[in-house]
Order: sequence, then structure tokens, then C-alpha cells
Amino acid sequence: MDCHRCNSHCGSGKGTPKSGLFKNWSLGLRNQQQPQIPDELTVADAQIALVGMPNVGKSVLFHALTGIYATVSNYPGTTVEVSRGVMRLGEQTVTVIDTPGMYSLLPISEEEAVSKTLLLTHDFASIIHVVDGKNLGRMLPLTLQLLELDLPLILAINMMDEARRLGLALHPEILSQQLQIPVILMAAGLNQGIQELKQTLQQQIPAPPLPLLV
Ligand SMILES: Nc1nc2c(ncn2[C@@H]2O[C@H](COP(=O)(O)OP(=O)(O)OP(=O)(O)O)[C@@H](O)[C@H]2O)c(=O)[nH]1
Ligand SMILES: [Mg+2]
Repeated sequence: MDCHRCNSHCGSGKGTPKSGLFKNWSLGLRNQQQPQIPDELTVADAQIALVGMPNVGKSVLFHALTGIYATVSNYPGTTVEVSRGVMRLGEQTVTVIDTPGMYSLLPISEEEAVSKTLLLTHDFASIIHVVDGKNLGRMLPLTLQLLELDLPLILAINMMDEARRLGLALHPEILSQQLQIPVILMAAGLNQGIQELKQTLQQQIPAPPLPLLV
């Protein structure tokens, strides 16, 4: 099968990053007052990614999940910036990647190509597809494309404050049943739905193995 977990196609092993692409990223702190990422947050147990079309609130959600620390680097060989941060999830620290906006998995722009490559070359424990609740019809085709890749998806329907103002009533449980993935309504800009998303992530991301006792 031609998928992101397949060694024969992408040459990577499960459970480890499939390439060293992030290894040499330079550290660029959003808040220059902060000297460095605390030691306790530098070793992450799993990686997750935020994906979705441009302007849906991925970066706002990234900030809500990771706080003030992030590394921002050009993806190797490109001028496309990708942000990486860490978040606490129960006992785990999880790396969060904020991918550039993409309309589909058939890339036209360099940003889309970078996002597609990230999705196909990293073993993400969870991928949060962020969509704009006001424009679900336009956004769900990308959800279906991501599902076809058999990626561990969560659908985060953002901008629900605006959607509700427009009188749109969405039923996440019905959508979740139809897509067979968790669906969460949120307004990342207002910090709404963040806790529910974290709880869902905790269910989706397996706990790291316990250290061997000798
Ligand atoms: N009303 C409302 N606005 C939001 C919400 N989340 C994000 N926004 C706004 O939406 C705009 C786009 O947010 P970004 O986080 O930059 O979107 P993005 O998906 O990262 O966009 P790209 O990086 O271009 O792909 C910003 O003006 C945000 O303030 C929300 O929940 N409600
Ligand atoms: Mg962004």
C-alpha cells in the first residue's frame, strides 16, 4: 500500500521520525524575551500536525496548544516557514507542527508541496485537520483526501463563533459517525474547544512505553 507508514515507499520506520528534516532547524523564538525552551519540554514523546486550508486558524490553534515557545524555520530547500512547538498532554510532551495552508493533496504552490511532504514523510501520532465551520462544504473534500491516506485524523471545526452568528448549526456526532473520526467544534481564537481537543488527542495518542525494569 502506498501510504505514509509504508517502508517500501518512504523508507522510514514506524515510531520514529521518517527523516531528519527538523534536526538542523534554527531556533527562532516568537518572544525574544524568552531565552530557551525549558529542558523538560525538549524531548517529546510523539508528533502531531495541524493541517488545513489557508486562513482557517491553524496557527491560532498552534499557539493555544503550545504556548509561547516555538521554533520557526524554513523547510529545507525552500522559503516556506514551518513552526514547531511542544505541548503537554497528560504525562507526555508532544511535538506540534503547524503546516502551511494547503487546498488539496495535489500541490500547486510550494507551501502545499511542503505540507504534503510533511504528511507523507513523518509518522504523526495524530493529524488535526482544521476547517472553517462557515465553509464546511469547501473544506471537507480535503478531509476525504486525508482519510484516503489512512492518516490518524481529528476534524477540528474552527470559527464556530462566526458560524453560530450566521445561524449555522452543526452536528459533530453525525459527522463523526459518517467519517469515523473524532469531530470537535471549536473557536480557537476564543480558546473554546481546546480542552476537548486535548482530551481527544490523549485518547488517540498511545502512552509511551514504560522503561524496562532490570
Ligand atoms: N472569529 C474567529 N477568528 C479566528 C478563529 N481562529 C482564528 N481566527 C482568525 O482567523 C485568521 C487566520 O488565522 P490563522 O491562524 O493565521 O490561520 P492559518 O490557518 O494559520 O492560515 P495560514 O497560515 O495562511 O494557512 C486570523 O485573523 C485569526 O485571528 C476563531 O476561532 N474565530
Ligand atoms: Mg498559519
